[in-house]
Amino acid sequence: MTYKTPFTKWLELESGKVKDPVLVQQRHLSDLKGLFYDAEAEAERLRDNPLIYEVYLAYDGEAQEGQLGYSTTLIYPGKVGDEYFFTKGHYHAKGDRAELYYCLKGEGYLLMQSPNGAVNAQFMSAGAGSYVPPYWGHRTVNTGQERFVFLAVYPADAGYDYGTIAENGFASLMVEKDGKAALVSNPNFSRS
Ligand code: S6P
Ligand code: ZN
Repeated sequence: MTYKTPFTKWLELESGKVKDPVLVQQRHLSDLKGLFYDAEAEAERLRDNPLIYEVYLAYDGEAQEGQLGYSTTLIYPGKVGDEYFFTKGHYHAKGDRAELYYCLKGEGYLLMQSPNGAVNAQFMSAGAGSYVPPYWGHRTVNTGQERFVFLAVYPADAGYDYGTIAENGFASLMVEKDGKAALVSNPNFSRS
């Protein structure tokens, strides 16, 4: 038996970044191609290909059962057409793995959908601790004016299934309507 050495990573609350991250992922609009419902608006914005979000990985170990992964996500403010910037969204490859999101800055929504067709949207601003139960697909959306930052803590072996959402889309969308965030059904959503 080997025992993992305890460690601390510092989260920069203003920027949303992790100091000395293990890995940084940057997602531009081109990495999310086809996910925004308004294809014309997406094609238009692809010309400047904005940076939509970044993920700072803090956990420095293996994807082993029993360990916890953690990372911060910062989503920049902005829209494609009237749809707010969001993360790709995924199910966990090991579907029975849950996850906790803790909001550090800004505001937005955690959108979730279960395999039997239920949808759920949790509002998050600094201090919100939101739970993603096993089997629910999840995506976060920045509906505010500043960066939306949260810490994610998850079983290190949860893994990612991006394919289902890439193929079917997400059931609900957050769009700006009369100057406010509104949850609407995705006209392009198909359920496999
Ligand atoms: C991992 C967790 C988050 C996301 C991150 C980016 O289980 O849910 O760290 O990976 O918010 O979202 P996505 O959908 O691009 O992985
Ligand atoms: Zn996840």
